[in-house]
Amino acid sequence: AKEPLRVLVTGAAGQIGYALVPMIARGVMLGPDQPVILHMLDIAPAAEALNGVKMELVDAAFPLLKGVVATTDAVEACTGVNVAVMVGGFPRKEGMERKDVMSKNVSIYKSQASALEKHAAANCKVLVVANPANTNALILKEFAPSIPEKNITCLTRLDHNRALGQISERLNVQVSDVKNVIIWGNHSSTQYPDVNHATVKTSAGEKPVRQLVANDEWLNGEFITTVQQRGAAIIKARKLSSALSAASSACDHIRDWVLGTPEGTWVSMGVYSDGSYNVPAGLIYSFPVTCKNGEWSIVQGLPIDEFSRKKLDLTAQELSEEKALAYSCLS
Ligand code: NAX
Repeated sequence: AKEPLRVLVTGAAGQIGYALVPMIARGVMLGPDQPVILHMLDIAPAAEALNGVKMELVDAAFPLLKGVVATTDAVEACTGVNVAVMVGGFPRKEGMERKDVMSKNVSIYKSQASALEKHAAANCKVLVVANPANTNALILKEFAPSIPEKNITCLTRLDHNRALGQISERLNVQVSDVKNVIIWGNHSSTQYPDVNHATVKTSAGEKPVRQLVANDEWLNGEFITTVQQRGAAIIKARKLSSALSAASSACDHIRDWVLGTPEGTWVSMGVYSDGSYNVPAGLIYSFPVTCKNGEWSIVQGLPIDEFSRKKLDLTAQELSEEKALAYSCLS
């Protein structure tokens, strides 16, 4: 039998946390034969609710769940963790300045970075979900210098999955037959959902999405804005932000990272830019990646047309501005 892995979920008393922890305990994230110990962190005002989630985890009698730590102490939460899913953060409230929200998140991610760096297991893999996800991940990286930069990522898999979903609905095909869309850049409305390399499995082999949709106006217009604005559409409909889809995508992100992407398939992950595709180095930027042996690598050599180039640059520009804003909060 495998040794249990310890999985940290911060913000575990929140909406996404409530959807995510049962998925992890059922083996959706790390596989159906991988026992887990859940570490759940939240802040003091949420301590009672967090304990309620712990009670429900006990009540659900998950066979793979070998233990639950529910705490408001970041050190206790981070100790020995192999995977850290950072969902906790400070939400933007009506009337708040961008800088004030950034400043709150910078201070949260700075202190949690230190707790992880000092207390997590060696080679701990980190996924930041909380917004601004890319920049929170960058702050975490800066303040956890001994964690390899390859181990710090942010979630754009939800956007990736949304793009797959839109293509599947448009073409009336199974979502599992659509692959290799790309989300470039920031997890924000400047992200660029790109279908130029995406394909659909048909009875006559793999066909380009562009050929099958045969409507560039839709692909270059409404498709992109629908994916970019999907989060807002969910809030309008549910009066709450995306939770089950975010939790499910976080599981997809970690599963593919740890267990590998299928041959011929890539996924989108926010990772530390090495300058690939002329994206400035030193940003956490979403790229197409393949994963093998627990490591991601950026898919190289995809041709980028002029339309795409502008969109890659625009979202990079926004991330550079966010980075500058985050740094200004440190001084
Ligand atoms: P909730 O407000 O329901 O939950 C957040 C939880 O974090 C709360 O329980 C809160 O007490 C806790 N928290 C706050 N500060 C903390 C700290 N310092 N340490 C530990 N816990 C802390 O939000 P929810 O809907 O669950 O969303 C969580 C985050 O995910 C938000 O930042 C949200 O913007 C972000 N999202 C990111 C997505 C992505 O694709 N990257 C998509 C979904 C989601 O919008």
